Amino acid sequence: MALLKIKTTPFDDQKMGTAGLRKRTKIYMQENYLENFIQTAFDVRNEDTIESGNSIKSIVLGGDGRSFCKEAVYKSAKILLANGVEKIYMPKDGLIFTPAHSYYTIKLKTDGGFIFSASHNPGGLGGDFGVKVNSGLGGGVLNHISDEISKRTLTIKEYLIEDISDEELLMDSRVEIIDPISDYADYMEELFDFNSIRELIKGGFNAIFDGMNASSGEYLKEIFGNRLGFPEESFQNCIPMEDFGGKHPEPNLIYAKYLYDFQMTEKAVDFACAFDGDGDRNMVLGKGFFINSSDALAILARHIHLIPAYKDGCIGVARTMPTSSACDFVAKELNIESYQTPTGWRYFERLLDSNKINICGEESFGTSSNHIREKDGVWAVLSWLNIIAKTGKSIEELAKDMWNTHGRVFYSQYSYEEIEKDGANKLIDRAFNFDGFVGMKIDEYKVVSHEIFNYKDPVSGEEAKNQGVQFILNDKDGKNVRVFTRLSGTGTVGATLRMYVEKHETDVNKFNIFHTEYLNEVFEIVDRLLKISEFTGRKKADVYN
Ligand code: G16
Repeated sequence: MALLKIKTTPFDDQKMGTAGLRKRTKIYMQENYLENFIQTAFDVRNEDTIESGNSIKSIVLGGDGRSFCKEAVYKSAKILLANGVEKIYMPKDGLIFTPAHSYYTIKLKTDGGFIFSASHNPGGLGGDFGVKVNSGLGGGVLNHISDEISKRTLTIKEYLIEDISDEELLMDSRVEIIDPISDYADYMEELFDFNSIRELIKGGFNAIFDGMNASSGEYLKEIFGNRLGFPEESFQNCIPMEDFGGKHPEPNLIYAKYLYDFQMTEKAVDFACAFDGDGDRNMVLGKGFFINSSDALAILARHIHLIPAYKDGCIGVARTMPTSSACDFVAKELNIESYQTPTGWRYFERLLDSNKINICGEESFGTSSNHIREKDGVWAVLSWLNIIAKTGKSIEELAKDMWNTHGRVFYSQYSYEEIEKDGANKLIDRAFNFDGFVGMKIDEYKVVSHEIFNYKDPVSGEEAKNQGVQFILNDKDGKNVRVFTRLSGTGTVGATLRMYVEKHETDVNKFNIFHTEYLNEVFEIVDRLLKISEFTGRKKADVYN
């Protein structure tokens, strides 16, 4: 078998972001672009593994099925084999959703893997592609590894690849073909009480599962259809497509607005949900009711003891700093710790590994538990269904129970997408460094604190500095408004500015106001505080959740 050493030259734009390296698909398709990145990531991870007395022997490969995914899986397999990897686990069509990737990594005790996905970014040849680099623990690699990978992409000179056809690759004894859908469905059956959900369905409970034409479609049909018994009409957009049928596979109030709108009609079902490109994010909707993922996290933590695999309850919860503080109230109620991490799922991993928490989540429609080391849309939906089946309460009733106990944390995440980098950088630079914020008055609001968020992992000690800026403002009634801002690390064009605001409300008469309406005045104040329109040239955000 010929092993080729291919000379290459570095690309200067392979700096990893929030979750791997995301670029336009056509950039990834350039000669040697993917190859350089895979070789570099392998080298860095392998050297790190050798330092701890081993080397990388087994790898899980697969992705969300977007354009270039299968090609990338096969090409990467050949590179990894040429570099001495002894076992590659991959699906034949290259299609695996992110939660199943993490599951295999842990179950088969592999040394990690690569996920070929740009997650919620649009796909197709005109869209985005991405590679997530995962460790043997089942989630994204730590910062010092991704920083080193980014650095080393600038000096790569050659990569190794086996000169074999795709057919030969599939027959190679070092390659094992996996069947993620049925294995993953089996795992879910171990965690949840499927019988109680079956009873719920028998009682007439109806639902919509929307795969947004991405990787979760077949899992949804298998788990919720074949195994649980939801009828065929419950499934929409469940055929995975390379370009997601033109959809932006980001389940939120903008890109899945059609689902939200449907749930506001008389035809609404009891429960509707949608999933992103690689199946790790989820949005759930009740009949005429939207719930943000910060509240979703808090409610799941509050009731998780009703699910067989978590019968001892929530032992600790974690949220990212931009996520609302709703789960902090629940943590107090349960007398457990609530941790705040930077954006990026990998920050939850050490907390999960060390049993400080078993439930975690974030504002960008991601929730999960210690069953894997990624967020998991199917797990979240099964958790909801299991809790609904056990309590006999709807999403809305569960939410209102929580609000009536703790007050409602009105929250919104809003984003200005693909804005000029220059303006975005100036805005962020001012937000971090201007020292005249505290004491500033805007109408009846007063800034009382301005802080840069630096993080130290309580387990590994690893530090992550400058992860965003937080402002606390006092309004006319003396209530606090929390504002957090940062630049996204998952966009591929220009810059995406993220703003997050929250205000805690205890007046039950206000609980039914739509969150963006409730926060409207605050949005305006924040715009003036951070000079958003001035720096971005935009009057309004592109996405409000
Ligand atoms: C990744 C991270 C999440 C983060 C999201 C958006 O998710 O794992 O923690 O919230 O990106 O990040 P940003 O605000 O930097 O764009 P995914 O689903 O895109 O892999």
